[in-house]
Amino acid sequence: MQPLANLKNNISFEDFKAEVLSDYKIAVESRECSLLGRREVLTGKAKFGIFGDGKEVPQLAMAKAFLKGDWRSGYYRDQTFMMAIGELTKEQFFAGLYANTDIELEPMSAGRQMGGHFVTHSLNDNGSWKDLTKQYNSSADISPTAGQMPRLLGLAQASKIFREVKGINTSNFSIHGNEVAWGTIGNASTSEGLFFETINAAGVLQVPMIISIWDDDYGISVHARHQTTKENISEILSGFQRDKDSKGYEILRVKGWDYANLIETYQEAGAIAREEHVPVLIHVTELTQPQGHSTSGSHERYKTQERLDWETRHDCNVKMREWIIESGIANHEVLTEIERNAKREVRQAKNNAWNTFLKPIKKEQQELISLLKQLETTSANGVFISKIKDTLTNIQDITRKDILSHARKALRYVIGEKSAEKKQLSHWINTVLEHSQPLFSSHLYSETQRSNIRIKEVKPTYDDDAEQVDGRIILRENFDAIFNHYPEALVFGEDTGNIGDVNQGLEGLQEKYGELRVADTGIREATIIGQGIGMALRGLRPIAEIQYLDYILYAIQIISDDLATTHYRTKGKQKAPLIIRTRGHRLEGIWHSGSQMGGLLNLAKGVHLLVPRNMTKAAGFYNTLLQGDDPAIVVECLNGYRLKEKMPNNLSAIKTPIGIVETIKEGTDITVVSYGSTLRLVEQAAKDLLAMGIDVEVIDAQSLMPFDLNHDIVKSIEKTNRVIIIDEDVPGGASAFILNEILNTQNAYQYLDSAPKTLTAKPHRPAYGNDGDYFSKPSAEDIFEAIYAIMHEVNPSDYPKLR
Ligand SMILES: Cc1ncc(C[n+]2csc(CCOP(=O)(O)OP(=O)(O)O)c2C)c(N)n1
Ligand SMILES: [Mg+2]
Repeated sequence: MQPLANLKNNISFEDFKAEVLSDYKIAVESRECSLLGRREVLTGKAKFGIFGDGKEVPQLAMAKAFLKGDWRSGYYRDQTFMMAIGELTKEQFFAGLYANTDIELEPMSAGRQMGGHFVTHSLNDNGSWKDLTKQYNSSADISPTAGQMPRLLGLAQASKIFREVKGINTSNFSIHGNEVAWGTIGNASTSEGLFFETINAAGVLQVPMIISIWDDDYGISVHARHQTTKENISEILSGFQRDKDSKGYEILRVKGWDYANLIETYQEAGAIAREEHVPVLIHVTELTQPQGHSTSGSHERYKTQERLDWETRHDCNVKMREWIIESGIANHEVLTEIERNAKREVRQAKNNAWNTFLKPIKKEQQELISLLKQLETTSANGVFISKIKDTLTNIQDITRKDILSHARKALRYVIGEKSAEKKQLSHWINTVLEHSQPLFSSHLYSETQRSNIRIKEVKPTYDDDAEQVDGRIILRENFDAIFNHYPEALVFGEDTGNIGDVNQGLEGLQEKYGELRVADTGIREATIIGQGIGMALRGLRPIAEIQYLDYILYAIQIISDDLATTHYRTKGKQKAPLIIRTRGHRLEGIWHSGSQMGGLLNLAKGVHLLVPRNMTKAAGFYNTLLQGDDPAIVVECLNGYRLKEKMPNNLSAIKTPIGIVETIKEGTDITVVSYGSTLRLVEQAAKDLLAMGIDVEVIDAQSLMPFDLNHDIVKSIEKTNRVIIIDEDVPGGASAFILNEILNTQNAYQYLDSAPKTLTAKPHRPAYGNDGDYFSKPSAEDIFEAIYAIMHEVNPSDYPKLR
């Protein structure tokens, strides 16, 4: 190994020694956490463990090059890095393992994520930003391998935007775009498409992104020969290396146990990315996994003895220790002392974390025991209650589940009794549930004043002689106003820039606002969303465009796993108010007529899903969203861009409310709920039905998630006593969701005189052409007949059978 070049210039040898020993201390403490952590799982105190052992030393080097304002987007091996930047204490490490629900004690997710998933807090309790330039930042990890990559791209791109776009208020977010986004990924996870998509996109965009590949030759049990061509990721990526003629990457290679070289490599990488805004890839090889992949198996099952022996010799902490002694920085005794202290301190931290974790739960245990003590004396079933009390008392490592489960079962024994003690128990259960449920279920959406649903409606107003324009003109004028008003807003996607999107809702805006703010991207939906997530995490207001709703499937994983969970998994400590703009519903054929609302409703809880029936409504949604904190998908009607709409005289001020339905035709006979393009057919059918004496009330859902927060639909059903839901999703899709909301949430069953119905598309993808559409999706005739059939059933003499 090489001697260490000065860690920093003009540092004394004593300071240098102290820094190395302080690093060594972090490395061995981190290792000790991994070792003890595994034991905590095997003894049953924690549920699952995945640790950073064998990857400590490169993370020390990365931490030294990581500056305040920088961002990390990494994965579950990075505990040592988090400890080295001071964002993870030993207590917090164990609090995460035990799933402590107190965000102060378990700042990584308040127990919502398994240990090894790291985060820093970007937000104050009221949802406002902290000064991110003055702190180290880590975006919240997710478990799906390579899922950290798309977001990493956006985190890096934000620096470019902050550096190059004029007029943005960067305070809290950036200092001249000097911030680097640091990614980490395991060698095997580089097999994922998301890795390659991100690598290519970052090379194109030339953003300050440094991706470290922690290479231990394995992905769980699967060796590199099954993962990576030539078993060497940096070699196969070498075509990305920049040279004097073309832009690209700087690619660096270093051994993961070589402390001195690691530090130099990371300093070099940091300087290149920070100053030149060039992406860097660091392939860190010869890493190990001393305890195997996770607590769910042992690596002796799949590694040869030879490999295991090699890993013992090349353990990065062992190698660092050897180097310290060889370099004369410290002797064996000094290091042994550090190791002994580490063992003691980690054990202490573990005990502290366990006791603080158990304290509030034990308090509830005690409360319940004393309630049961009282109950057993007054109840006729005292023996049974006494038994429950005894088992409860004997549980040492108690959980909330144990407590509530015992309490709720005890209550069943006094079901027919009337006593103050029974009342007390029942009240206690309600209180505990009320207090405990939010620990696990809060913060799916913003809970602050900046929640989307708190943004007040502003209706469009019109001049008497308002011009009739194509819908796309309304969008374009509104986007113009948005980019003019919000310097931090930007839009990007396929064909979004130069031609101003395929339907020209952004026509001419690139010329006006520049190529960075109205930007073309490659065809790569997942990383378009990743760009949006990363930039939103850093205070920008990105609008990510997915060209057609059908292609959102390429990005659904990242929307579902990352975007939809950001606020929830950080318990409101990070937000990504990304707006996803897309267009869908009826047009042509299997891949341009998508209306897979049910899929999105199921997979993207945590993201608002908005389905405006026209472009004025859509414009109003964009204006609302830019004032709120929740991410959203806006599905514009593909066949609405050339339809005429009246131009409002207050366009930039209008706001469509979120979670509020609109009654677009009043009627008395039946409530019809629909949304999007289908509404035009419903309106036509309603006219035809009126001519036959059937007066339909038409409600535009317009916001599927959240849905009808004021419960206006049930009020309509109270009047009409009948309901049909009509959409162009498959059977059991969004219509089933809406029906569930109406029946389960709004209790509409009590007002229904006819069976509630749905009318949907066929269960296959829509066929091409006019006839394909007619036979695949509900037509005006289908709608007419479905509604008529309900009325026929009610009153066959007035409405005789049609066919
Ligand atoms: C999309 C996805 N597939 C599978 C898994 C299960 N899984 C978790 S870690 C892992 C192996 C990752 O290996 P590598 O990227 O080399 O990282 P290492 O654990 O070796 O550091 C797998 C298959 C997952 N989390 N996500
Ligand atoms: Mg690996």
